Amino acid sequence: MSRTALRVCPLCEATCGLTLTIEGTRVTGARGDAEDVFSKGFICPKGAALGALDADPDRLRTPLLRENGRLREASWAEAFDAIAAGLRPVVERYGPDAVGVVLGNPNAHTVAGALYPPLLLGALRTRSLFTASTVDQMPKHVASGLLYGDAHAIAVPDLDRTDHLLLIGANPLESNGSLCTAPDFPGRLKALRARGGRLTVVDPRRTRTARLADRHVAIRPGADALLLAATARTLFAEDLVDLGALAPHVEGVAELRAALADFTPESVAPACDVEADVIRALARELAAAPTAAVYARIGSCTVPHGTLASWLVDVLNILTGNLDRPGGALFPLAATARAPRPAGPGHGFQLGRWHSRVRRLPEAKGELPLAALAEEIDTATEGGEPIRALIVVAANPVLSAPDGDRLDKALGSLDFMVSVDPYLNETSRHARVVLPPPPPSQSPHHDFVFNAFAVRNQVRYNRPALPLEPGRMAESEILARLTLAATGGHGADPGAVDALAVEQTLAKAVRDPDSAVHGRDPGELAARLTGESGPERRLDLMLRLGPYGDGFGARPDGLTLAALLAHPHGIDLGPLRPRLPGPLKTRSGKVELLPAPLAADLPRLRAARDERPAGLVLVGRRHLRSNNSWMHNVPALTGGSNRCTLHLHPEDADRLGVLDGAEVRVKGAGGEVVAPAEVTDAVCPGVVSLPHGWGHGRPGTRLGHAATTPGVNVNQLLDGSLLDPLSGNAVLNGIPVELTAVLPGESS
Ligand SMILES: Nc1nc2c(c(=O)[nH]1)N[C@H]1C(S)=C(S)[C@@H](COP(=O)(O)OP(=O)(O)OC[C@H]3O[C@@H](n4cnc5c(=O)[nH]c(N)nc54)[C@H](O)[C@@H]3O)O[C@H]1N2
Ligand SMILES: Nc1nc2c(c(=O)[nH]1)N[C@H]1C(S)=C(S)[C@@H](COP(=O)(O)OP(=O)(O)OC[C@H]3O[C@@H](n4cnc5c(=O)[nH]c(N)nc54)[C@H](O)[C@@H]3O)O[C@H]1N2
Ligand code: SF4
Ligand SMILES: [Mo]
Repeated sequence: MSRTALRVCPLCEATCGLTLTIEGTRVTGARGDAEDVFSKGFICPKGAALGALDADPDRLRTPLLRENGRLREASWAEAFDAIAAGLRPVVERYGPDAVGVVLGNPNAHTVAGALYPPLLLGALRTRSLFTASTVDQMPKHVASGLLYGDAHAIAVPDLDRTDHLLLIGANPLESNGSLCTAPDFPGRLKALRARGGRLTVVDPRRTRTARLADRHVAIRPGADALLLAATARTLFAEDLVDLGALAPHVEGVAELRAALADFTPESVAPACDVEADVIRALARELAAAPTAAVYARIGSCTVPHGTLASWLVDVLNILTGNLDRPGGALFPLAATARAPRPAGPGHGFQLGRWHSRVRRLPEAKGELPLAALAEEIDTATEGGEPIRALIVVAANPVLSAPDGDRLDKALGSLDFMVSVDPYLNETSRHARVVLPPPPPSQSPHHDFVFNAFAVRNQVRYNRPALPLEPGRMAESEILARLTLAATGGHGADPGAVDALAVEQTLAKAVRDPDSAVHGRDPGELAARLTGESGPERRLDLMLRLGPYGDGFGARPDGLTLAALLAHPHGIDLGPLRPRLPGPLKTRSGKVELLPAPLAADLPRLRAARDERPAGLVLVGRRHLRSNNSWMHNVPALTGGSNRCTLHLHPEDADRLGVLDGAEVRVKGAGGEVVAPAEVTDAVCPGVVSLPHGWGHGRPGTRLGHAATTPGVNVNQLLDGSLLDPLSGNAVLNGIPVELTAVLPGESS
């Protein structure tokens, strides 16, 4: 007998609603849920393979504990005993900063990952926090922090209503979108064109997204900030600046005009490989469109001027009056966000409140650069202890961060390491204790993170499709127990962690004169929460205090967990609406168009006009049937065109004597790798491309299928020294490399 269950897909940011087929205790099929309020039936091959991913025989079923150098299966009690015994002495002897915390990408895709790491960090009080954000979107956070006073205030393009989309360094036909949650992004782009809108794509590769565009600008990698500065400068020079309704909320327009005055299209054109007239056309088209949105992702963030580029994206939206208006770029309002407050000046955003120990790199948003993790472990300095113990949750930095070999060695030298991970992979193989979370089918789902970046306000919640199998522990309980073990509360009731979180939130809310529950009794409110588990009660709390919530009776029609459970396909909360000045938390209470740290970084950008390195540069790429480093163990998702090959242009191939399919040696500052060449004119001459997340098959891992086609680790080409200075984000794109053909018979 089979049945179905609804489940939002946790595999990428598109958050598609799926209908799972369940036979016994297994997911045997997945199709798009046609009634889902947001995704309306869309699905991609990864979602369709959710059953296979869920049932991967290599998924760990019990905790692993290292004894005499070998990992053995252990009980949960043994595992948490070992964690408390391993971590507490490090904290007590060397202080909390000697315990590092690494949070990886899937935390943004799980209920547990959203709710517990903040509690762990709050209780542990370590400044040694590293996350995937600094190999990803940290430049966007910093730009938003400086512009709006809130690093989480990220405007997303109004895909469904815009007349003109300038899409930069993103390839949503493969990635399905990022910092722009939009199930069926491809369909939404096609709809834009069908309604007479215009799509421009800026990418050094002729991607599937670029092929859909009206105009493809094949920019030189790393040059987006220059291109965008010259586009903004053109708006000023041609008198095309029109802030519209934004004008009263923005300061610094004249200063910005002066600061960008010398970024003429002619002066940046050679560094961008884009003609000055094309840059002028980009500006004119943006200004002329009834509504327009500029949107940029990975290709504009993981570069030397990532924060400047991210800032300039918003600058263009502001100068053309497109920020915060329908059809432009708007701030979503998620159901679990804080209810809007009266506008007014805030505390602003600060960078560099502390620094890393070795390179003295500034923190951003409370994080240190992931590219500095290895040195923070393996390098002694005077005045400060190295990291001696590490808590890794849902991260595989040996493959996803620069110089994996160095990090690999550093992890091996730690006094203690715990990984919360379903796989024994390149990173978790170093752990003393591995705590495996259950597969998606046995976990609840709510998009705490991605609803804040969604192109439509909506809310969905799924209970686990299957009960926990015997011996499993919910990831929320794993993280609650881990928090207790790491912070001196080992053995306490994990439910106390949720109760404390509820208590703290309610205590704050009842004191807040702008809250719907101001002045009420927190104990009475806590007693009214519904839900089968701690995380469900916390979700209920956030929904009820949130912008659409019932305010515990203040708005009887408002959202609650119960209301959400009654709508299994989700609740639509409408299109994005203008919200300014509400989201602003700058000290001035305005959008600060030219923040001092960005102005101070402009000379570096100016100099970049004349620094065009000779030789080849490397960029990454994503494939629809892959996701970062952890989906290469599912046969249905590997093979075919999803392979770890080096794309290079026929002209470069000819010049270097590289044949299609032959092995080629790629050398970078951090090392070298050998990969098969794929000769294609989809990359510009001078640009080569290798995907990330490959390089499996290290000893001690348990990824049977991935090890058969391991690929190579592109991040080994990096030595971790190249960063965007303001955000600490690693430079992963536009890196100089040397290529040589591997001769037949030569060993690789
Ligand atoms: N060269 C290059 N490098 C890149 C990028 C690039 O474009 N180019 N992209 C960067 C980006 S954008 C990102 S986000 C990072 C991603 O890098 P990471 O944050 O390291 O993420 P993943 O590689 O996806 O690894 C995720 C880990 O989480 C585990 N996992 C999967 N599901 C769960 C779960 O439900 N619970 C728990 N606890 N663990 C789970 C997986 O087994 C895996 O070990 O990589 C970055 N690295
Ligand atoms: N299938 C799949 N989907 C994914 C992921 C995955 O690994 N696979 N990862 C998820 C994650 S963690 C993230 S963060 C998102 C990322 O989502 P996207 O940002 O859409 O990711 P990419 O597909 O890497 O697209 C980046 C594009 O930037 C281009 N590029 C490189 N350098 C430059 C440059 O200097 N300038 C410009 N203008 N372009 C440049 C590359 O050629 C590439 O086409 O995708 C998410 N979705
Ligand atoms: S697009 Fe993303 S969310 Fe949708 S089915 Fe594919 S992997 Fe899942
Ligand atoms: Mo990412």
